[in-house]
Amino acid sequence: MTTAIAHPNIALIKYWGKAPGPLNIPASPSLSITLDQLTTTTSVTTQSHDRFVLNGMEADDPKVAAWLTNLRTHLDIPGLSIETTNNFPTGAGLASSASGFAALITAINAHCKLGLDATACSSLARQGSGSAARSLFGGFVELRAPEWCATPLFDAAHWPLSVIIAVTDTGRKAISSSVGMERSRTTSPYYPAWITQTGVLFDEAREAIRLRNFSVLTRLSERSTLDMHALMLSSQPPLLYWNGVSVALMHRITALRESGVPVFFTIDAGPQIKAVCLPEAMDVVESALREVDGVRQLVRTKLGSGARVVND
Ligand code: 2P0
Repeated sequence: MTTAIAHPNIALIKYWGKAPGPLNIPASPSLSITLDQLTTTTSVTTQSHDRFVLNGMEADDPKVAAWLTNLRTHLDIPGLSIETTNNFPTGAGLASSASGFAALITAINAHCKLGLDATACSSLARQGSGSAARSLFGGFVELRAPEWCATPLFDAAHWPLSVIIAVTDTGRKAISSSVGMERSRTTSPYYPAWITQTGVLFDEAREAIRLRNFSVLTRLSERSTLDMHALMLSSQPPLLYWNGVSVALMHRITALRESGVPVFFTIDAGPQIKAVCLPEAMDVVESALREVDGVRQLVRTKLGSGARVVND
């Protein structure tokens, strides 16, 4: 049995939309931070036919099945029993598919002695889930043309940001990211503008991170989040991933910042709010978010490392 762990990542510059073709190539670059506290643990063993167990329950995951079928067209992978566990809500906008595919390719690579490096694993993880490419690496990570495998930009020590995740709903999201992205690409009149604009934000955000300029990163990252959600809202039928508590939290974080606290929000395809702050602001941010009615859970995390094998 081989066990690997990986952490979810949160994009500060978002990916939403795919290029045409079968390889799950994003239509625009993205830039993320890998988290420490949230973990997917995946164990694989060889057996005659595939079996997939998610959080202790036998599951039928068509995305994983299709991904394995594709891998086997060019890699020697036997039947596998896969057991995977998340220490956080699955499919609720907390990037469980990112850590899931990153942990899975890392475990398969070691178990089947494929000899792939992290870059090759990142490409294969991307074919399962675009954001998973980024979870192969720790710290600040980019995913961009032309290779579309992720590259580590800076490690966590470069700028030890902190994140507080406010969970507002632990249910699975109604519309998957893949379906939502395709809907936005095919129906939103703003899609071409989104693709152009996100490339500009990406270049500026790389520089802001290099310079550790928190106020510039705040502006760029909140803009990427709100541009993406504007695109989602302008899709037909509209994609509204927020609930009322998400909106209340955005107002609270904005008010905190206006009072001088270094914090900004970022939101993915779900109702959870992630508050990114400088480490010294963590306690004051956590207390403020705890006061917002409807927050179900707060998770504090620092930046973490990439996917790795923990036993072999
Ligand atoms: C991101 N998200 O950059 C964006 C922001 C959610 C919002 O990538 O279709 O599970 O499997 O490639 O990676 C979530 O979508 O989508 C995602 P697929 P994925 O993190």
